[in-house]
Amino acid sequence: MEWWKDAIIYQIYPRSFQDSNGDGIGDIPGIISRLGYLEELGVDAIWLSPVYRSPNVDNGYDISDYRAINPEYGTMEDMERLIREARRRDIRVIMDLVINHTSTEHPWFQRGRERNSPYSSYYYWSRGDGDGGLPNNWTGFFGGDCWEFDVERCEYYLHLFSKEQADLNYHNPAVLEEVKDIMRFWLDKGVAGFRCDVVNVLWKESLASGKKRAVLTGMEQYLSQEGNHEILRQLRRVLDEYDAFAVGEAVFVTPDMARDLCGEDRRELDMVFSFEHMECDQYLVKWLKRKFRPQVFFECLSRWQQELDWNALYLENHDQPRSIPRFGSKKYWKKSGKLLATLLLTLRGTPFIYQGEEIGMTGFDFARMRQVNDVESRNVNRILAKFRVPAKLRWRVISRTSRDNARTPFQWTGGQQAGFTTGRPWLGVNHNCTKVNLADERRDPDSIWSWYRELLALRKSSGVLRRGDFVLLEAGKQVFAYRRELKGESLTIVLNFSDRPAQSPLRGTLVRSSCPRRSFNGSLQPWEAVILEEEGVYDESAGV
Ligand code: TEU
Ligand code: CA
Repeated sequence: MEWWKDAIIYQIYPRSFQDSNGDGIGDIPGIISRLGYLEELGVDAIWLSPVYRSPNVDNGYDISDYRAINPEYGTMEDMERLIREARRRDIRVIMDLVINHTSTEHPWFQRGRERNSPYSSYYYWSRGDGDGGLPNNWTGFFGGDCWEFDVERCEYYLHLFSKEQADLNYHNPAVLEEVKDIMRFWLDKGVAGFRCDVVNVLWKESLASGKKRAVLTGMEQYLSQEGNHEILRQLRRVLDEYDAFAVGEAVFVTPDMARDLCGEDRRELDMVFSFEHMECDQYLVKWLKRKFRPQVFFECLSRWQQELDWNALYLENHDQPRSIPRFGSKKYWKKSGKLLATLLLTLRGTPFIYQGEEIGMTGFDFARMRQVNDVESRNVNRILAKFRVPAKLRWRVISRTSRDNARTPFQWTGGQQAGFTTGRPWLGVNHNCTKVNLADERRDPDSIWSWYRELLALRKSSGVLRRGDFVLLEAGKQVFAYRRELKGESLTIVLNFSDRPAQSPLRGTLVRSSCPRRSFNGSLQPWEAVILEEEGVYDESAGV
């Protein structure tokens, strides 16, 4: 049953959502205490970033026991209670399935350091290139090379991410069986499915060196290989035993590659998180920022809407800088936040809201590198320092792109630590919580939060928004306009992505505007979003 085609899914980064015991770290009882909020907001499912036992090198994406809960977040009983309490509110729970790698503290890795153990080929081990060099020239997602020498085994092991995250070797069939058992363990507990971490790099066809690239040299050996599709087809069989859901984080995919991962006929994933629309404000790599190009963004989003029948929709997650400073406007913070909400909630697909996005959180206000926690940011800072990049420039690069921008604690109130904790938060709370916080926005009918709630209710009541086809009307320099159509009914959405007013030739009966207005004559205020009923007819006299 495709419940996920009518659902709004909310991503929780447990470490930063709600602390319940004053240790400054978000936890599962904290999430349970906020289920009423999520029900009121109107979400149908929550995706939890990893809560399994982990040394937290990558805040849980380095798992040392898939069947145990990180004590910082609570107990297995807490987790079972969360699943139960969420279900009671018709909210499904989706777990994060990180199966490209495990923590090097996982028992499989520890035992695998012994060559004769049954785990010795659970990972990729290599003696090197024969004359003391690394096995190949691959570079990793967090910068630097992909091999770490293990003194006990006297061999290198592969890690596409941090050296504490060793890549699993799916050429050993035992590994896939282990993963299937882990899935069944959680599906038996009543989770509704999984968000699958970097799900299209699992199968390394060969360990041969690759063509030199700015990022991820060697990628051609493991990106979306046929062996990867075979793994996903096997995982789909387990999901089908439970009628469960799977969304995959798919790096560097085109629409064609995405269709091979989540097309209905493929029997692999239900949808993917793609990255192309997230690359409209960068040169080559995400650390080299450029001025955001709205038209490129509109054209990319339109292409994905037209080329895939269905897909995940997102503008934020725990890895991405916050969307308002990035795709909107700090000057028009509220208006552009409401406009981005309208984009997310009126496109075709399954919208994912990332915690804090619904109140317009804007990233961290750190002043220096020592406040940053993220392993990727620290690795990149170290590499830049090695190349003698001055600290000031390093900080400029890191502070704009660091994943910690998405990981500062949720701003529940404008009070102490934004109501997130009574203790000292594990990561700094943004001081703008005095203005950007749920409590105040809930009281303001014109707030970003009130607009999300209104749009979520509109989407729930509108088959056109939930299931309608997408028809592009305009992908201009500042205006993005499209129609959603279903069985003769249609809604037209017109978005002005600019500090400047705009004039649109489109007309229709006003359903909603993110700015106060009673009717629509084609003129759009800066950062205004309008939703129109009936045909968005062109008024030639308007001319543009
Ligand atoms: O991210 C993998 C990924 O491709 C990137 O988005 C990554 O976050 C990094 O920014 C590359 O530039 C997934 C998880 O979302 C991320 O949090 C983990 O750190 C990573 O995998 C490893 O598990
Ligand atoms: Ca806590």
